[in-house]
Amino acid sequence: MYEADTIVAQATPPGKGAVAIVRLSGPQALAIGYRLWRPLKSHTEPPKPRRLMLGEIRDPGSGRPLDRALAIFIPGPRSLTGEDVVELHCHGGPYLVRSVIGLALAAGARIAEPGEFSRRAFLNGRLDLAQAEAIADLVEARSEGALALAIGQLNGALSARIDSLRTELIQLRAHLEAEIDFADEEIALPSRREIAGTLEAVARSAAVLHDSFQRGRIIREGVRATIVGKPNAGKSSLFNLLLGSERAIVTAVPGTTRDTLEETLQLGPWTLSLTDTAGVRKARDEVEQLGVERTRSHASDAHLLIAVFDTSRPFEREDAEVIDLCQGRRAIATLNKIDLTERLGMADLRQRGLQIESVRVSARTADGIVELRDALACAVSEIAEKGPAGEDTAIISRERHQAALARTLEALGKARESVFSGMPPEIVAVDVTAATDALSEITGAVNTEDILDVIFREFCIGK
Ligand SMILES: Nc1nc2c(ncn2[C@@H]2O[C@H](COP(=O)(O)OP(=O)(O)OP(=O)(O)O)[C@@H](O)[C@H]2O)c(=O)[nH]1
Ligand SMILES: [Mg+2]
Repeated sequence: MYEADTIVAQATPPGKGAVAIVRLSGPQALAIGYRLWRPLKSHTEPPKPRRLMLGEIRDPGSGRPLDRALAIFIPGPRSLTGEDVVELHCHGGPYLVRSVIGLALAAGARIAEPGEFSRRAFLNGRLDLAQAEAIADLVEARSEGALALAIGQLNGALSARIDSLRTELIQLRAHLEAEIDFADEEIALPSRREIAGTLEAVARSAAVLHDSFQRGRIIREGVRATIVGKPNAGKSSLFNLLLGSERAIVTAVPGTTRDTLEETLQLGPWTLSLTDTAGVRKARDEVEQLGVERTRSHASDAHLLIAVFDTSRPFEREDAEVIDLCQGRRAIATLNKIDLTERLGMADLRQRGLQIESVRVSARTADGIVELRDALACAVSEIAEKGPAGEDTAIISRERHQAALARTLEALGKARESVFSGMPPEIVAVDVTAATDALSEITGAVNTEDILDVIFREFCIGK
């Protein structure tokens, strides 16, 4: 039923613009498109595929004209979705676009679900899953690095890597199957040691990919930095100053910020995902208690802490809690309010166990903010550049990929153990299959046919 449907949706963002594209996909795309839109008289009918043509959109019921619009017909299977696709390039008025979509619905289309064009592209073999995800990443990309990662993935960098690992495992599985089925015959099969060697090599590559997640996630989502400090230290003031906008509420009342606030900031090629938090102290009520819990959870998840201290006040118990939060973490001590008389200096903080770099600033006068930005940029590029790099290294950037690779590695580990402990090939094959299946989840590939292909091609069985 699903595949018989023809879907319609606006492909361009909502709102006013020069052009809006209404896209139809499915078996009835051409029939529906052609009910609403006709070429101007001078053009040939029916419309030629893959060519933009000028025409007119009319209400097929009343004959009322709605717009002059370009249309293009892309027949399946060599189209975006693998199905027949029609695009109507209308003028970009929200009411007009709604009317055109309304006519398409009346003519038998239904509204597309979110992501349904890409889903159809995947089901029809136009894209694999990793590539479909790359399209979403391309749209979401907020930095040069994120864009490069997404386009690389769309062009198949990750898929090619996964496929080459799968191919090796499928080949191995084919050898194991042959060992099971033709144990008595004279076929040159790889030794146990060779099998273990292949398993190890695949596991090494899979581990490199698995470990690239940290870097990939940073490229895609940015370095996570969390501002922590006692109430009233000036966290929200610094947050606003770094963003260049009055995003967070600032007051002289300690405990102003109650929930976490997240915004992104561009630092050179990197994206910084900056979080303002509720001040750390013994909470006075339930709302604040929840806020402080959120502060702690964000702080533990951050790559970088910006620990804010109020230099105009002597050391307090809450400052000690902030020092505790920084232990063993990448953090920058930010001594704020240097426009006021100093009652707390870095020497005091060091004495109390804070061994991190420090910057002196005033969120009120913006003194020291350039130094703070520089320190942040330095820390961010160090964090972001950790891990495997290189032009042709495929990088994963989604938890889904990492989880699949973790399962692959686990299965490969079991397979290796079985080989070493002299288990029969059937047992080894079970884990090799599990590893292949886990890898296949990343690109959405299926595998039984592939194995048969290799068996027949390599061993020429039955010939
Ligand atoms: N003189 C001076 N005052 C500052 C400076 N930074 C912040 N303040 C003031 O300190 C008070 C608290 O500032 P906030 O930015 O709300 O502090 P906070 O750390 O976010 O506080 P909570 O949200 O309550 O945890 C406000 O009155 C600010 O105007 C500074 O550098 N110098
Ligand atoms: Mg605040």
